[in-house]
Amino acid sequence: MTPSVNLTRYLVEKERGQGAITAQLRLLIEVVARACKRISLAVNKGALGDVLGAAGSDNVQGEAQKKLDLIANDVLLEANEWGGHLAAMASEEMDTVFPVSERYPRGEYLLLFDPLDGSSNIDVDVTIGTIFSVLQLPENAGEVREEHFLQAGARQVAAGYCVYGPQTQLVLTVGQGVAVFTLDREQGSFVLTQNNVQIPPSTSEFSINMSNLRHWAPPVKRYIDECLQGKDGPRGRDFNMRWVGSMVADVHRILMRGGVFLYPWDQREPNKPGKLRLLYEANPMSFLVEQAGGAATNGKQRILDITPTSLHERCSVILGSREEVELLQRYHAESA
Ligand code: P6P
Repeated sequence: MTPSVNLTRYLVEKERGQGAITAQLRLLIEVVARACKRISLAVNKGALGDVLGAAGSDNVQGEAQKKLDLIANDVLLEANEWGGHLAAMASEEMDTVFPVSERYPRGEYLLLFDPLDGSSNIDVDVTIGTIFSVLQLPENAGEVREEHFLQAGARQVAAGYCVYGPQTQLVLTVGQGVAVFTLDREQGSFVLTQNNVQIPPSTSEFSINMSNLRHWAPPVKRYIDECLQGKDGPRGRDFNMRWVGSMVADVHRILMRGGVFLYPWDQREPNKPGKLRLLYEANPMSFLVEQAGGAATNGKQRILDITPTSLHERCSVILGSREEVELLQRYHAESA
């Protein structure tokens, strides 16, 4: 029987073979994976542990925090601060950047994360996940400041998520394709279950919150309307719709079977480019999607080319099967 490849062996071979990653980056990814195992255990406790419900506080986005948001955030901070692989961290749940304590050696990487994405699904037992992104600390940075995190997504050296669903799966890229690891709870390790994930270039499945229809810009309304016309309309085929309300779950489905995910700009708050956060939601997901042969745009430009201006800035997100994303880009260009 072929010995199964676990995350550690996968990373050692990436480091040894193609020199794709450094020893520090290998340690970083293993530490994040271990933290995700602990988060998965807390998530799975549900009502049996003191983990459900509101934390009684709001995050920098003004959103009510769930207890598990804060538990997941603390697990990631504690797991990552002593290893000597990081200079600092940033999180959806923290207003400012979190430099590694001077008690520990400072590493060359910056870690950004949404510790628990899809929090509104926690109390109703629907799939949620942890999203992470890795950047390099700029040369001669000196004291780590927010500006060091404001790098275009194309500069990420690694990105991934852990999805807490029927299985717990870690999905990872270090810039050489996308790999999927499934948590073997008996061994306590992530086992490689899919390598070189490829998103089908075409799809008949879109993912959007339809309740916002009246607020969308014309190109998005046009695209969705044509999907809804089905085989009698210009697309010549019927479409299906899925919306979990948890980006990790929707993006994972798209990586596994194709589809197009949209959380576009809408007129409710015209000055806000979108709901999702660029640095620790859109960028890592866009890196993964592109590495799997898909595409990711804000309607006007490639998401990974956007130069951030603030840590928690938001952006419009359209990503997934390449042909659909390119059609939406064309509709935006024609509308402009
Ligand atoms: P809505 C979760 O809060 C999240 O940030 C994403 O995970 C998800 O795709 C989106 O918001 C859901 O937003 O407006 O449909 O509740």
